[in-house]
Amino acid sequence: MESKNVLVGIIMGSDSDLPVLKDAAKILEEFGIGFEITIVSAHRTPQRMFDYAKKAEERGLEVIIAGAGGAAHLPGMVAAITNLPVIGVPVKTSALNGLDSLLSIVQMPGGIPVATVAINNAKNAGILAAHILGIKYPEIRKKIADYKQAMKAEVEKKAEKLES
Ligand code: RP5
Repeated sequence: MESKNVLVGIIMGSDSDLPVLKDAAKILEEFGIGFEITIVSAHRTPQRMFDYAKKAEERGLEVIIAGAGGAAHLPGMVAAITNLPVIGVPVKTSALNGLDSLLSIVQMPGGIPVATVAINNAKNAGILAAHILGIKYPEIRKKIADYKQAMKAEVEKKAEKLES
C-alpha cells in the first residue's frame, strides 16, 4: 500500500463535532492510514455535502467516516449519494444526550446502510475503517492484529496484577 494515499474521508456537521471526530483521526494516524478531515454540513452546506459525496470515490477515498449530532442527517445522506462504505458517528448533544444523533444515524431505510458506532466513539469508527481497508491492504490487517494483541496483553497484565 502507498501509505501516503488518502483513503479515509472524515467529515463532520460542525466544528463543534471536532473534539469527538479527532479520535478517528488519531487512531488512523496510529495505523499509518492516510486521511483527510473537514466540515460538511447536510443542512448548512447541502451542495458541499452533495459534491463531497459524489466525488469521494473518484478522488481515491475508500471509506467515509461521518459524524454529526442532533438531527444527524449527514452520514445517511452521504451514504445515499456515494457507493463507498459510510461509518456514522453519533455526536452527543446537550438536549438529548446523543440519543437523537444515534437514532437518526442508525435507523436507515433498507438499501442504504450506515455502519453506526456508539455515541461519541469516533475511535471505533477509525478502527472499523481500518478493518474495511484491511480486506484490501495486508499491511493494515497486520496493524489491526498487532493492535488487538497489544490490547489483549494489557488486559491480561492488569488481570494478573489484580489477582496477585
Ligand atoms: C449538527 O448540529 C452538527 O453535527 C452538530 O453536532 C450540531 C450542532 O452544530 P453547531 O450548532 O454546534 O454548529 O449539524
